[in-house]
Amino acid sequence: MTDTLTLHWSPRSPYVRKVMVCAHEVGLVDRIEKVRSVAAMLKPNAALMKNNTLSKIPTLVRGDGLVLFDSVVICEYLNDLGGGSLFPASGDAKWHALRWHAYGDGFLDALILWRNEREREQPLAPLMDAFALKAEATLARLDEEAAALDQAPFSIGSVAIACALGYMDFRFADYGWRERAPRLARWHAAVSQRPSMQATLPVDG
Ligand SMILES: N[C@@H](CCC(=O)N[C@@H](CS)C(=O)NCC(=O)O)C(=O)O
Repeated sequence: MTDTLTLHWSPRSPYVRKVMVCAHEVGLVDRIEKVRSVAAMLKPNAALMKNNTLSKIPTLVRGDGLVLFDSVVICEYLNDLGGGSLFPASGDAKWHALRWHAYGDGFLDALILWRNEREREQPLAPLMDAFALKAEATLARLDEEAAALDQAPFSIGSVAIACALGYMDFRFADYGWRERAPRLARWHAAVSQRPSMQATLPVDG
């Protein structure tokens, strides 16, 4: 059977959220069977590792045994399967979408490392400063790009940036990113109204 889709899932993971946003957008959410999987850097998950030796979520297992990761690969798979338009096929629309995707994902990678460092008993000050500098510069640059984001079709790039900003709200609530990036905040407020975004708000627990 190729038609069962099992997703190693968590309501906290912003990368899983990207996948679920795409699933909603392309009308495949009911095809996905979610398996709550805890993935922590310091505690490899044996059950998850049977499917993905990297012990990372999201990981998607198809009925015929094909295992897909990481999040962008799963997103593109779902987009193809559902006949979506989240991955523009060619031209500048494609490169803008992929670049914004890389921007959103890279921002997320940095935020997750920043949070890990913050949780340590003695965070390394230069590392904390470097993360703060990158976050500030990234928000400023994305704020300059807010009008372009707004004009572009909703794509995998929009999904990644919206999920990164959602992660800021979830784990960096006191940071005040909206004051630093008011145009981006308006864009985020608009895309957050999409049912796919509303249905996938992160939840602790
Ligand atoms: N590049 C990966 C990142 C996935 C990722 O790092 N997920 C986190 C959860 S938010 C994870 O599985 N962490 C466990 C680990 O790194 O061992 C993707 O886009 O799927």
